[in-house]
Amino acid sequence: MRLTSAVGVLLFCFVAVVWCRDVNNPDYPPQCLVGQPQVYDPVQAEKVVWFDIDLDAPPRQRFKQLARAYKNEIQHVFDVLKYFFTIFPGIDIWGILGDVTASALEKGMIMNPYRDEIEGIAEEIGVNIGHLAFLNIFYEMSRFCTSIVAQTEDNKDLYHARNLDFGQLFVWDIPAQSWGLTESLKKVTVNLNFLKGGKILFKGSTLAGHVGVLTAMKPYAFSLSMNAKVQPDLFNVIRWYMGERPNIKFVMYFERWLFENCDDFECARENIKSAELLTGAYFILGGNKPGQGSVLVRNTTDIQFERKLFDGDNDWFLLQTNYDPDKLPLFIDNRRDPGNTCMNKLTRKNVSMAGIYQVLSSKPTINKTTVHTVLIEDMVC
Ligand SMILES: *[C@@H]1O[C@H](CO)[C@@H](O)[C@H](O)[C@H]1NC(C)=O
Ligand SMILES: *[C@@H]1O[C@H](CO)[C@@H](O)[C@H](O)[C@H]1NC(C)=O
Ligand SMILES: CC(=O)N[C@H]1CO[C@H](CO)[C@@H](O)[C@@H]1O
Repeated sequence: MRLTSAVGVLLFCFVAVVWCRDVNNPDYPPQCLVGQPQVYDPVQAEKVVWFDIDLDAPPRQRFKQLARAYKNEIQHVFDVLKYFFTIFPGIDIWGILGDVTASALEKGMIMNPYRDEIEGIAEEIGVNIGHLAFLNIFYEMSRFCTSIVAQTEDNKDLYHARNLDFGQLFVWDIPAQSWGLTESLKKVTVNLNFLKGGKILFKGSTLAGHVGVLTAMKPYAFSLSMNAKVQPDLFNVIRWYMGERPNIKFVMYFERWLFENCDDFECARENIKSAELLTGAYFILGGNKPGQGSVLVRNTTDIQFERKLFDGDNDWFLLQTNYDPDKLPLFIDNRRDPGNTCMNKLTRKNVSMAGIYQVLSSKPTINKTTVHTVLIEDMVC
């Protein structure tokens, strides 16, 4: 009974996400900032805090320092979600989701070490373990983003960048609260160094409270960002909740797994092609050899499509939003065409941190709900 209502809630939420994308944004016409005064300010990037996650430490301990530092901010994300779920008067949806997810965690449906890591965070900051685990699943399915890989003219650098957009769920809300989730997620944006044997194994960015990564790079090896599909594989998530697919991989954990287990572009690419995933996603992968850049389109079981740099119609950059490359984006959410136009205006000659930031800061690529922008420079050897 409880499970059924929770599943119903999930269904509603994701129908709502899709529906919300149809809300008109007349105040957001495309406006490419390339050629205008530079907006890139590296000092802003330094404001995002770095934490070390020691993979040699026991899982329960790994995220404790970060959790302690972000206790109030994580609590605030919970408050925003809890408020959101009061849209059904008289039903304690937030409570139900917590219970149902806690029970899934107890049954071992979230794999280790992630499960122990989540438990360590919950223990540290005294939040409901079910809600914390739900947050980890919620983030899996609701990222709207733009990712770009671009090769410089001298082939010495590959730039990999992404905007993380979030909070579209809230667009119907009264203006004062509309951006509540986006604002609360800005405050939990953190950078992580994952350490092994006392050395940096890879670096990534995530949202405090999540133990997976959203955007990451292994120095001199590869970089990866993931964008969600506009329609998450809800049915698969429900099957997971029902206990049918306990070994399925959560994409944000899978991304972290790739960095822990792969040392180059090809290894990551091969693994992305075949993993069984909880939801389909777009994997934007960059390497350290000239031309190593791909967008891999995945459904839950297979690779559907791969776009490569310098392949067919593709030239020196690939830009991916939240729609299959062979299909049209929702007309109201076309960040692809303005983004491509803006990249072409930048030109290959001018690709740089500042140049790509200019593109990602242009409307409508910078969304009303953009949480953060990540810029990565991969040295090509
Ligand atoms: C490209 O860079 C050159 C030299 O820095 C600059 O003069 C030019 O305006 C740039 N072009 C664009 C489109 O930003
Ligand atoms: C995933 O895509 C592949 C290739 O297009 C297709 O054969 C397969 O049936 C799809 N799987 C699902 C679950 O839709
Ligand atoms: C860069 C930019 O235009 N950001 C805007 C995104 O939307 C929020 C909410 O409307 C604005 O406050 C930001 O200025």
